Amino acid sequence: MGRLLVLALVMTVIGVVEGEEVSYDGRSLIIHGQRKLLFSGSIHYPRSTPQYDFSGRADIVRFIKEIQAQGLYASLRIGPFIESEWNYGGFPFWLHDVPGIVYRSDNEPFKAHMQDFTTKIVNMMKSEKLYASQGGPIILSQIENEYQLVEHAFHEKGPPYAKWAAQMAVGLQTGVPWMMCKQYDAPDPVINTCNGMKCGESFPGPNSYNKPWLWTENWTTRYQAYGEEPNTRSPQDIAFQVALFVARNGTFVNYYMYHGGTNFGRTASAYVTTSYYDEAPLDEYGLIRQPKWGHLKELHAAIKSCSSPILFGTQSVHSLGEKQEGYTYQLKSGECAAFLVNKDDTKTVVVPFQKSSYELAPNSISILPDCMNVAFNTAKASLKFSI
Ligand SMILES: *[C@@H]1O[C@H](CO)[C@@H](O)[C@H](O)[C@H]1NC(C)=O
Ligand SMILES: CC(=O)N[C@H]1CO[C@H](CO)[C@@H](O)[C@@H]1O
Repeated sequence: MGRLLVLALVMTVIGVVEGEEVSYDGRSLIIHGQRKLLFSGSIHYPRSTPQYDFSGRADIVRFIKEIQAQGLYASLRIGPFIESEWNYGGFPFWLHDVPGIVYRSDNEPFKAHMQDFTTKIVNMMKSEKLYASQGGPIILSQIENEYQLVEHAFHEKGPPYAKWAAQMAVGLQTGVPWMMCKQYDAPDPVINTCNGMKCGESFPGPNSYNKPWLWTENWTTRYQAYGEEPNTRSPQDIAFQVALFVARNGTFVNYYMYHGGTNFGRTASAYVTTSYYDEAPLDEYGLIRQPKWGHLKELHAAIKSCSSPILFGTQSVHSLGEKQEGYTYQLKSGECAAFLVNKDDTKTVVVPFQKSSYELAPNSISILPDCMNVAFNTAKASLKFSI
């Protein structure tokens, strides 16, 4: 199908209305009464990309509404640079032809495009009442992504850009908090959050006492590139880090990925395989991968049964040995939850805690929702899941 042909058809319709038409004689087509010499080029529009495409798999409004219908919350990580092993980090390729543009920097053309896109997404969400402030499921949003990793490359153009991004986002008035992952100096009121495999150990915490400890990306495995072996991360290791993060004040953990899916079409970035995070708790096809899925489900249940002390209690940290420590959260009523941590990966140890003693497997955390009985140990993946 030719685009010029389409235009001609459109013009014919207009022409009829205005009493003009496309006709011909023995010499040429005649448009608006004039003979025309035309050149035409074919374009199959489904083979090219429209500038904004929210159709089909990209229908974000439909997806967020489905999240709400399932009784879940959403954390909307807008980017617009998302990395995510997506081709060009999610940017459209035409962006690099904008005169004078420098991505992710204090650069006017880039900032204008970033603001346009972010505003568009926010307005789409607002007009469908999808923010929690409007009764919708979105409780958090993210601007930029792991910017601190590259910030130094932009020299003096980096810090003002990060600051601008935060202010621009906050200015969009969504009624829910914004966060920046891996951006230790995220300006108030934006929350700096942790990404990584070991946020239980590596996260220094939020940059202000009135910000919560949030873990925006917990890498359940690692994406695969062609020629590499699949990366596996054991459920015991994931559970250990999640339990440690919660023991150390964490109150939000997002698994990256929980379900990776497929890189359709040309969306995969260089060398990344078409199956994305197939080793996640839900595999490429959305099927449950055991024992990972089941072990995390039991971990979540154990942590949830500690909710009141974690959310309202006072935290204290006790040394239980050279590589062992206990974290407790205690309410004024006496209600108490404990996490007993053994960081020694070589041996099982017996540690005293309160009026009892506990056996801790190597590299494990025991969760005691009443500070007495062990409800879960991160190193013990239940046999029924392994089968
Ligand atoms: C948890 O938060 C409290 C209050 O902000 C702080 O005193 C404590 O040091 C934090 N715990 C850890 C392990 O950082
Ligand atoms: C190791 C790993 O999986 N890192 C991922 C962290 O999350 C970003 C997306 O925001 C991915 O691009 C990284 O590859």
